[in-house]
Amino acid sequence: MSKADNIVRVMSPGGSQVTDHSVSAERARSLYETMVLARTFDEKAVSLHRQGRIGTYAPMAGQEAAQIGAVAAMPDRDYLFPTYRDHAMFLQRGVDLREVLLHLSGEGNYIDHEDPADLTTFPITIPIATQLPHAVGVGMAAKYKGDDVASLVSFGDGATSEGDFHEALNFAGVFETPTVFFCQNNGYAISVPRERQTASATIAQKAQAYGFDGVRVDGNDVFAVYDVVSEALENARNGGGPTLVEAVTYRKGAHTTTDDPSKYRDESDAEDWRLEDPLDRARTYLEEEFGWSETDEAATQEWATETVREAVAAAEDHTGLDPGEMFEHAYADMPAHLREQRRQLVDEPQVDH
Ligand SMILES: Cc1ncc(C[n+]2csc(CCOP(=O)(O)OP(=O)(O)O)c2C)c(N)n1
Ligand SMILES: [Mg+2]
Repeated sequence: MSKADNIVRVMSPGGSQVTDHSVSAERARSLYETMVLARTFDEKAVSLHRQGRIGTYAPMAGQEAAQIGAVAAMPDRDYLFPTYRDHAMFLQRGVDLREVLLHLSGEGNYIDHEDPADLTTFPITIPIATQLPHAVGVGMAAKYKGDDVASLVSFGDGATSEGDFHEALNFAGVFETPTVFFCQNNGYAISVPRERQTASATIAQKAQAYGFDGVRVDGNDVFAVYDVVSEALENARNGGGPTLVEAVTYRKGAHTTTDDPSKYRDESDAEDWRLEDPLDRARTYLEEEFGWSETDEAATQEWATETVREAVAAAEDHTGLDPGEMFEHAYADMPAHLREQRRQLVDEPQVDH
């Protein structure tokens, strides 16, 4: 049996451990706290979109363990290539929440403050799978230079149907690049279920065709994801070449704030363990192993709510955008209806319309 046929777990879905695990109390708490922050942020972002305060948002609720476990395994010097759904990856990476929100409201992003020479957290990509060849290229460059780094690229199950996925894995296999391909298999690519995406039994097994290991991990088990990704990154840095990690998880919410999943999916189709909340599982583990109390829980929830509230206030205090600018650069002679709109918005905004 190859590694790709098993699923790696630390926590059993119903609670308690299935494998020996040596995570420290400090790390376990910190991973859980970031998961709570991510969930709180996610819920707030959905409501900010509903109120017209940010643009379209791709919720990640249900995928916190996969995203946070993977990034927690990365030293700062390793390169991260995230996607449009990876907000929790940014939080674990230490990117300021205010910056994440500014980006979502169309006002630049953290990259604006980065010296390109220090850039290790790349901007999100929206075109599916285009970031995979980039991650391989950066890994190849690092290998040529003899740098002790690896790159981790995140993508979804749908991305595995793109040419870029196959080209990237092929190159990585041939040139043994220090790349971890981190697939969050959340069951759907918008409305397309995993079964319609590929006839392979697993996504992890695809690695075999390119000459390297694929590993399937329970993506709702933050400790298992952390272990699997740590090992894959270490192997990559030590000259062992790439690994494909399939983190099996479930998107609890909609594809984006402009989607209605009730039109195409029935949650009873997913295996029960995939529907189990990754936060509940981590909290149960903390309670069983480290005496996590109701007071700890209440304090964490309060801290997360307050941190998100402050970040929203800080982002909305930012006055970088001039609303008048949206009327510029399109017409040499502005049509009458736009002149009227500009008058209402820019010239006489106090008038009641
Ligand atoms: C090249 C390209 N084709 C199509 C799209 C439209 N699109 C946006 S998200 C998405 C589904 C991607 O699914 P998956 O890779 O499973 O990631 P998930 O959204 O589930 O996280 C598609 C087809 C796109 N962004 N880029
Ligand atoms: Mg998907």
